[in-house]
Amino acid sequence: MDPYRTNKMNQAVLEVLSTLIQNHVKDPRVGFVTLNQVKLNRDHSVAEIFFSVMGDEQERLDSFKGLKKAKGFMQSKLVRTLGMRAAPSLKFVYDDSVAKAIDLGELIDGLKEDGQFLTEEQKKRRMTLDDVQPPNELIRGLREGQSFWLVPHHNPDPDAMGGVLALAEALRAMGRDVRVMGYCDPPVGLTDLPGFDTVTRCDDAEEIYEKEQPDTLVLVDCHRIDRCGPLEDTLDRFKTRWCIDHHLISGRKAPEAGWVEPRSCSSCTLVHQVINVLGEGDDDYNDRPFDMTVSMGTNLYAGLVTDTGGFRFNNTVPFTFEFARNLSEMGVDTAAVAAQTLHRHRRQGVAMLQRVLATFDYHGDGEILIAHATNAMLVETGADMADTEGFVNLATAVDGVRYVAFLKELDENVWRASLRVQGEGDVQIIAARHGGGGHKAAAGCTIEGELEDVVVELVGDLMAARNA
Ligand SMILES: [Mn+2]
Repeated sequence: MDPYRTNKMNQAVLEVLSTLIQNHVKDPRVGFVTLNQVKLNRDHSVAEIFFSVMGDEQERLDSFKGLKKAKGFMQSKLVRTLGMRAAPSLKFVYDDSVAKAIDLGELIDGLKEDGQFLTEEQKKRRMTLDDVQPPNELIRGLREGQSFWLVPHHNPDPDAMGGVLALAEALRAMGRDVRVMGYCDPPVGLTDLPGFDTVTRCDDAEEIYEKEQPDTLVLVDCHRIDRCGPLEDTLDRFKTRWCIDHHLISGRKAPEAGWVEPRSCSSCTLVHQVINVLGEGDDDYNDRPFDMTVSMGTNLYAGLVTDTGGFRFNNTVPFTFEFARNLSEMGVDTAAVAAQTLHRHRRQGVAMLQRVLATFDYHGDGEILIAHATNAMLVETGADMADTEGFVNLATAVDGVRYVAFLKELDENVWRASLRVQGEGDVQIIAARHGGGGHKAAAGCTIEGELEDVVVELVGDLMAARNA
């Protein structure tokens, strides 16, 4: 990037933040703070803010904590005021060149206490549900919308579907027009979610859009409309689009505006936080306060319990249980939701499972397991692909297996690969190389070719990952 532009940008960010801190950051902990310098990195994704504070150590530390707390607010203001494409992540650095009389030892102790020297993983384990807060711009966008389409990703899982259903109920409680746009052939376990009977199937999406002219789209559990399969073209017509998602951003296309928080174990955790803020009401929009209902909680728990594999996956951290506890406390029947979403198969699905188990194929001393499901098997058993949901988890449960690839035939010579790794490792990189995405431990991509060739290719990828 042109260095002249970066200099100007540094100065602009400094000015905006200085004004915000002086006039708009209400946190009483923030004292007499002076911003000395701003340094944006090359792609403007990180801004180091050098600041000093008039006062003693305690006031410095308090100010530092207050500034950290106000980060989200300042980021969204920066985006709006300076028209930045994405908010830079703000790193506050105490600048002792101005206040020389600083006791570094104490400051470092304070930072330690504040978690500054922890790894990302350690920080995540210290997070509370309160630390997960939606960006103001998303909340504003949701309040401004009048007629919504809420859309889960294609082949929705309970996290996507539970999230849209809970959010739909909340927005309706705020008096908004809401349509949940779904897909044909819902997988087992979604049909029992409260409000599922109100979901529209996508066949007539184009005509419905034409007739209703909805103003706002919200994607849940994905951050781009190209994850919405047959709906993509219709959704492309929305001018105002938001997303609420916890997947890592991958690929070249930018995510929709909104909230992508990969530290969260489920999108439903994020939707819960959004609903809580919406529920506070806002006089500017004539939005009265409302409470989270048990049916909202039930939908959210469905997402939480499935995306954590019943609290077994490594995305499960303390605030996962805090969220679960809240839902249990408010009266969600957690056992019933778990039974519906985690442990249910149709008979055709079990017949399909027999066929898939017969394809289990081990490589790399039994650490790599590849399995597949074909359309011919579906015809033989009367099952559909949705019945194979969760089979991949069975493969990861086999003793000694670390890497799993489960291939589903989408079309002739087109395969959907679900990739998993147990413990250390990163399958998201492999999926991204094939144009897919996901998380470190669980990712997916679509690969074209004869089954044998696709298997050879993936075994090669997974062997390389295992030996890395
Ligand atoms: Mn999810």
